[in-house]
Amino acid sequence: MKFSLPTLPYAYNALEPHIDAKTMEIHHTKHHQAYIDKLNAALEKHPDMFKMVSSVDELLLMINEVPEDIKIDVRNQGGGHSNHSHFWHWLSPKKTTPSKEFIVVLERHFGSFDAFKQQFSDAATKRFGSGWAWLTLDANGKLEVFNTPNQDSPLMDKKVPLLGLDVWEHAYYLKYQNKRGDYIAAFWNLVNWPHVEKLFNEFSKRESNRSGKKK
Ligand code: MN3
Repeated sequence: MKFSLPTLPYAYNALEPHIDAKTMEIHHTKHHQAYIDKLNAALEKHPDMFKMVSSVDELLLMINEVPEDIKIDVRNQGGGHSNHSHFWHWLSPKKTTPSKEFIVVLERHFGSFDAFKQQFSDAATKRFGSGWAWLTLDANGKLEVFNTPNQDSPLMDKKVPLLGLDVWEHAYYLKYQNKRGDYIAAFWNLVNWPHVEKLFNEFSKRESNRSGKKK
């Protein structure tokens, strides 16, 4: 098995005016593709790793068992492949809103929906240099907001990414240049809330099945 570029769930121009078509096309066909090519090249040194995993996310979850000579590549290129594969689905051409149930979940963790958005935007703004802002879920059902450098994935710390924002300059520079804040503000028009909630519910269901089996 080799990793390959997933197709986008919408057209390159579908996120206009918030993210322009040219940025989306370069981001997907050049940047995302490059992470995949470099990840595949690294894994060729350890073909057994290809056989062990069925997804790049699985590979990141077992980062500590990855051979030392390709660990950095799996972290950076594998992280890049995973993060971008999720990122395309966290964006929606159609404006969506979180459900009442999910707003309650966000309120419980962050005080209010606006406080969550502020915290997430701050995490995206304050990431110095390249990286990502995250909303994640841990094994105890706790939601967290933080940022990571480069392509580091929360999966490497066993946290499930529910929502992520790419704040590498390649994600916004053509349209927004140095104005990362404007890009972050535009992002809130694009968040695919039904997808975020699907990820949250899948995990919660898996956890309750698991605790059910323990009994
Ligand atoms: Mn990117």
